[in-house]
Amino acid sequence: DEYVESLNRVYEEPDRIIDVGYAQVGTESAWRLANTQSIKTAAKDFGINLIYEDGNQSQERQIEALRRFIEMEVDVIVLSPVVDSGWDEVLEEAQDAGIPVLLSDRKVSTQKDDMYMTFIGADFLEEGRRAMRWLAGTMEDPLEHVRIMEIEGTVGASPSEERSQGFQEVMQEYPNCQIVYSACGDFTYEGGKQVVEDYMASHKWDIDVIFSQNDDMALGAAEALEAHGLKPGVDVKLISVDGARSAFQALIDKRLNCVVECSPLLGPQLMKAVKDLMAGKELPLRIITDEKVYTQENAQQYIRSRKY
Ligand code: GZL
Repeated sequence: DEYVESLNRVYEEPDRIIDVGYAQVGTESAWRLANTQSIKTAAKDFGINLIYEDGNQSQERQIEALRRFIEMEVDVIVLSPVVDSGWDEVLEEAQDAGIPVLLSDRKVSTQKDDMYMTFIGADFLEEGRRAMRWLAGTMEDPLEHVRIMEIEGTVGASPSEERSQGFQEVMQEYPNCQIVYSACGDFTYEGGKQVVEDYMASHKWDIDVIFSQNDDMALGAAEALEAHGLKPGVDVKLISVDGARSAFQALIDKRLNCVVECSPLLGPQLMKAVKDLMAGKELPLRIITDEKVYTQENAQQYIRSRKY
């Protein structure tokens, strides 16, 4: 079929430059900017021609980009899906055109399960579990009453859903830990700030811990707390995910308490997968990035080696 034909095309001209169409989520966070940079740099290093489209956090724009890539008959499509549903039709079109799709960073849920060749990204469930495990580690008594605010990322995105799920899976072991308020901050600084402002507009502050699903929203929340005379990291514990340099600095400044790493540096793994695919190699269906947890105790020793 077309897919084998496209592979043969590469076999016939093995040194032909591979064309990759890449539909990125947007520019919403420090993580995203580092992720884009990693992928663009890796494409250059691997001698791959990357056609980059910024989805501006819109699924419609990403689908339009994928259709342009199909028109252009690129060799491979890489998609970082802003949300995990609604992709069946366009992925079917890519498959009918014989163009393999690789998922980067986030995953999709589709009716059929052979719609993409591999998903390279973090284990968001484990990131959520690590956030709650850190909080549990600070509790003198497992029966302690802890009131938690959750600031969620983009509604319907796999990191948002799964970080929440992982956090609550561990939280069940602590009967008096409770998420008393959860709202969407869309993975942006302003979004995180707005969630805290909205809560304060209708409640007297009674939250012990904020679990923010990324650094940008956590830092926005920290600014809102300070605007109301509360010390983030002291009066209210802040747990975040990603591990951007700004979050490390906030750990050192004691404005954050825990940062669960989610690496954006997927570029090299992604471009190697593209090369392997075009060389006819089998790809593992799942490639997981390895990650750590950072706190006020270890931030200082790591901040210099951080690449984003
Ligand atoms: C995670 C990625 C998330 C980051 C956010 O892989 O999809 O999107 O955690 C980013 O910072 O906006």
